[in-house]
Amino acid sequence: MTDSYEEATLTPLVVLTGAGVSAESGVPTFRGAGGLWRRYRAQDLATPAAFQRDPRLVWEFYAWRREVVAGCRPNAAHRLLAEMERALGDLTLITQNVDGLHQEAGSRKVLELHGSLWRLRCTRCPHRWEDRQVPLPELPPRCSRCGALARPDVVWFGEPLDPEVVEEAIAACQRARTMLVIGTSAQVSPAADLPLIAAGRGARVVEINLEDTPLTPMVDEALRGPATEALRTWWERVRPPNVQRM
Ligand code: BJW
Ligand code: ZN
Repeated sequence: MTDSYEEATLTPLVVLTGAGVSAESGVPTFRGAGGLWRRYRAQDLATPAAFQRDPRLVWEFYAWRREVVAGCRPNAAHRLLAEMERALGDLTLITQNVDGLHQEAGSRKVLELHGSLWRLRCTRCPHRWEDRQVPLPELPPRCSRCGALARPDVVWFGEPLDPEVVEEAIAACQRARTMLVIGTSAQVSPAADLPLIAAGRGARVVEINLEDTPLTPMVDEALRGPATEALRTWWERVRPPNVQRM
């Protein structure tokens, strides 16, 4: 199949990923069959009000998620995205995922819109730290500086995203020539608005997903299939000739 991409139009490349990119690693998604929000109510577990009401319950949920993810490895899609970054140079990876699997696969420039399961922060002082212990020795954990209750350093519903991270993500979308949107239901803002920003500046937007999403009507290409396979097929098609087959 011939393709309309030239190397000059492939980059700057921006990739936005969601839970679907980690599904083949065994990390549960949020919506759809088997999704976390099918089994648990988001408002009981992923809001500041839920944490205020019952920090132990919320921490049990996150301690369980840390255990699940600790048993998962990056899959072929995570690895290929890391290889693409090395091959192309100008690739910005924006993820809604908190699992850290992109970094484990070797991606270097990763903007984590919704934080990380592997970071904690204090509810009283500005201290924020990495903690990879599974299981956590104390639940709920406490701040090592001031002893106050700690919380997962993730973004819950109704909370603002880190403005610096959002600013960088928007800037990357504004200069993108191509944007790949992989494995997100595109239902959560502001993440779901990013492809619209890229499209508004003339970028070619390509969606990889098992199914249609609210974004599908505005994308240039909708590739249906598991991320590992669809991404490999797309890359084989658009890979610039001077980039080695990987
Ligand atoms: C595959 C596949 C395979 C499967 N291959 N594909 C009304 C009331 C209250 C709030 C709002 C409201 N209306 C709008 C809002 C704003 C709200 C929002 O968007 N809500 C909507 C749900 C309606 N957003 C926020 O609140 C955000 N903050 C904000 O707006 O702040 C404003 C503010 C400014 C100033 C002051 C104060 C506030 C914050 C959003 C935070 C989202 N947090 C979560 C939890 C993170 C921590 C954790 O992990 O526990 O983030 S929710 C959850 O959804 C998680 C995800 O990152 C996010 C997106 O989900 P994602 O990645 O799209 O996953 P799924 O499961 O939905 O989809 C998976 C997809 O993969 C599917 O399409 C599958 O088909 C596909 N797939 N296998 C390829 N193998
Ligand atoms: Zn503290």
